[in-house]
Order: sequence, then structure tokens, then C-alpha cells
Amino acid sequence: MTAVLTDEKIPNNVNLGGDKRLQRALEAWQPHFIDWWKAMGPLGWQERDIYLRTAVSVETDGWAHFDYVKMPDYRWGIFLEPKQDGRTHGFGDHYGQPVWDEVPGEFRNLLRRLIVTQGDTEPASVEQQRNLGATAPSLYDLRNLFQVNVEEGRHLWAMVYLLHTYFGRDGREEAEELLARRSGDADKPRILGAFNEPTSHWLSFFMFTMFTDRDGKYQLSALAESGFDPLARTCRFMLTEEAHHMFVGETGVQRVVKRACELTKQDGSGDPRKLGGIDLPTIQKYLNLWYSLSLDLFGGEVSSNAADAFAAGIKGRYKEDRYDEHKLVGSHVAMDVLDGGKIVHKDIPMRNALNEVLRTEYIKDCQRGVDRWNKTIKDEGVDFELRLPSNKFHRQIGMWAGLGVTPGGEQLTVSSFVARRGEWLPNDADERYIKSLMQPVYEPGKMASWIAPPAKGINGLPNEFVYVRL
Ligand code: BYC
Repeated sequence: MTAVLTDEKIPNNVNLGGDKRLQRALEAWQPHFIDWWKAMGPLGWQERDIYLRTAVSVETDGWAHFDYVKMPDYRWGIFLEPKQDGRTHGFGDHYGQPVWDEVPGEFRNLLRRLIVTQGDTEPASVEQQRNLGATAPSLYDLRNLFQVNVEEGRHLWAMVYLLHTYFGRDGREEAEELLARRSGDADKPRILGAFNEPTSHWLSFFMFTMFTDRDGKYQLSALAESGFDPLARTCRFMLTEEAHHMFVGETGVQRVVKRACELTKQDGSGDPRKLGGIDLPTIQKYLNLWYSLSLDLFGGEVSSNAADAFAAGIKGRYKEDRYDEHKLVGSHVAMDVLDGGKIVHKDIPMRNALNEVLRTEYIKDCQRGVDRWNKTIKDEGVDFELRLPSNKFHRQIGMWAGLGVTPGGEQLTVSSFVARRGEWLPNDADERYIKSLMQPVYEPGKMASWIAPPAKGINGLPNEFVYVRL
């Protein structure tokens, strides 16, 4: 593996200096990225010192360096996992053959589309979270928000590196477009649904990092299996950073849940809202919202795109190694499908069902997180259980889109569903209430009323550490 060069304009372990044309192209894109970051990145905090983690190598021990940095000076770099000699395709029609170091012509469009779709989510999430710095519940949380933001920026760099290196002029144009689309914009929206939804307060931010970033984990894991080796190596390293994002989400919600329980017990009528907290039924509604939006990110239940990507050896399953059979020709899986307006269980060719296979792994992972939240509730002695809604609830992509299915899985008429929607999803009053709680708390070690302190600080530091210098 090439050593990491951190003194170059663009830190990298891909020997960028050995390819002057590519280096020049990426150095020309760099100021566009910085302009985008200043225009669309965290509002109001660009000139402050933030205690951030920067990726400086791909070694498992010591890949990250922690220090104060102003965000526009963050060293966004290009890091690929080391190449494994003799690696072969792990699935699909080319199973067992050597992996590709270049893009095969016949799969160029498919591959570019997947890389662009993945790349588009990264700046989108930064845009969605742009205003949250005005209302952070603590300096610890403020710093975590910015950590997530700069790393999403680095993940954009990772995809742009692939576009510039392997897709010629088309790739360079796509890289520009990644900076031109805008989350929620009517004319130039981001590609996938959840990335156009507002993340207007911290409860949504924690749900987003819990559920939407977790979709990232599964999509990146499927791409980390790719027979296009540079994509696999890029995604493997991205997953290292992704773990912290999900930690922010899962522990963020856990702390809101804990505080809800404490205040439920404190208030005589058991209503944490009376004491400036968020009640568990409202937390359940935001869970329902972000979980269902994130389920959509896996695409249709039955998808020829997914079948093509698997056959081509470009997008595999989560942890492909765990399976015995890697070609999936002629195999089937029984799953729920819609047949004449009715939900029936039916055999579907496995390759076409791969979005659903990945979604099923994701659901199990989400359930583990919800179980941990429920343990907190139980430990606090409160009688309440959070639940993942049905995978058919509130869907906008795929077979269940637009069906009036309740969180419990019961099919209603669309009009009955719409009439009862506010019972299951945040309504205007919930949004207003949550936003009313969003007052910044920027005294070191102090927390907003609606959230419990974290179990420990960042990088072994205490909660009172000045994670952001005001
Ligand atoms: N919204 O064949 P279908 C992350 C489109 S998150 C809007 O069923 P396919 C992160 C689809 O493009 C991970 N449109 O789906 C998290 C297709 O359009 P065309 C992101 C959608 O292609 C937090 C049509 O509907 N990773 O990293 O099998 C913070 C039919 O689609 C949606 C990736 O996206 C939607 N939700 O699967 C920061 C990985 N879903 O082709 C970052 C790369 C589908 O007919 N992408 N459509 O025009 C993929 O693997 C696939 O594109 C998808 C869709 C799984 C997204």
C-alpha cells in the first residue's frame, strides 16, 4: 500500500502525485467543494475551533487524529483500504474470477449510477443538518454534529475520487452535479427521498443518524463486496467512520428516552412535557417517521436493477461471505408481495429480491437498537415499549407505497389512514412542541432539559471538556 501523504493539498493513500492529470482535476474540484461547504455546510460555525477527528491513515489502530480545527480547514482526504492481492469476485456471474481494477465497458452506466446515488446522499445530509448548530443541547452534541458533517464531506470526496479516476469527462460532470443539487429543492432535489426531508431539530437528527445512517451502513457493506475493486476498497474504509454516526444516533435517542423516563416519574401526572421533556409516545412517532423513510432507501421489494447489479458482480449482499451460494441462479425466496391489491406470501427469484434481503438484515439491526432503548425504559421502571412499525407502514417507494397500512400491519383504506395519520406520525403540534424545546445550551458539561448526559465524553475526555470553542 502507498503511504499516506498528509502534506499534499489533498491527503491521500492512492499515490495521487503519481497521476498528475488526476491530481490537477481533483485540485480543480477542491475549491468548488470548499465553496459548497461554506455556502451549504454548518451555518454560523465555520470560524470556530471544533475538537474533531480526522482520518490520517487506514490502519485499524491509530487511523484517526483528534485536535481542534476550523471546519473549512479540515483535511478532507482520499483513503482506500489496502489492495488484497489475488482478490476474486465473491458473487454473481463472474464468481471466482479476478476482480476488476478498471470499469468494464458494459457495466459503466450501472456502476456510475450507483456511485452517483451513493455520493449524492453525502452532501445532502450536510445540507439537511445545516441549521442545527443554532440549537444544540450541549457542546458535546454540537461537536458530534460537526464530526458527522465533515465525515459526510469526506465520503463525498471518496465517491468523487472514483468518478474522476474511472469515468473520464462524464465522471467530472457528475462530480460537479453533486455540488449543484440541493436537499429539498423543488427544481434540483437530491436523488433519494429521505435526503430531501427536513431535519429541522435534534430529535430528527438523532433519528436520522440512527436509521438513515444505518441504511448507509448496509448499502456501503453491499458495495464493499463489489468486484470493482476500487469501489470495494473505498466503501470498506468509509464504514470505519460510519460507526460513530450510528453511535451518535443510537445513544442520542437513548439519552432522550432516559430523560423522558426520569421526567415521567418526576411529574405527578406522568407527563414529561410539563417539565420540558419529550414524552415516549412522541419519540415513537419520530421513530415511525425516520424508520419508514429509511426503509424506502433500499428501493423496490422486487427490482431488476438489484438483480442486474448482483449478476454483474457490482453490488453484493451484506457480508456475502456468510452465505454458501453466491450465484443465486434459479434460487427463490418466499416474501410478502402485493397481488391484486391483497398481500400474499409468494416465491420470488432471489436475484430480484435482493433489495428486500438487504432490508431484512437492516431491520434486524434496527430491532437490536430498539431493544437497547427498551432496556433503558425498563431499567428506569417505566411501563412503555418502543416498537418498529410494520415494514409496510408509511412507505413511498416500492410495493407498499401509498397503501394505508398501520404501524401494527393492518391494512386500512387510504382515507381512514389519512384521517388517523397524526396518531402515528408527528403532526404540526408535535413539530411545534419539539421545536419550542430547541434552545442552545453551550456551557461546557451542561445539557438541555430534554436529554440526559452521555455516559462518557469523546476520546476519553470528560463531558465538561470544551468540545467547541465559542
Ligand atoms: N427515493 O429498482 P428500484 C448513506 C428509484 S445512505 C427516490 O426499486 P434499485 C447515508 C431508483 O433509483 C445509502 N427514488 O431500486 C446515510 C430507480 O430509478 P430509475 C445510500 C428511488 O435501483 C446518511 C427506481 O426508483 N446508498 O450512505 O434497486 C447520511 C426503481 O428503483 C428510491 C445508496 O444509495 C428512493 N428512496 O435500488 C449520509 C447505494 N429508491 O433507475 C449518507 C447506491 C429507488 O428507474 N444505490 N428509487 O431511474 C443503490 O444501491 C440503489 O440505487 C438503491 C435503489 C438501493 C437506492
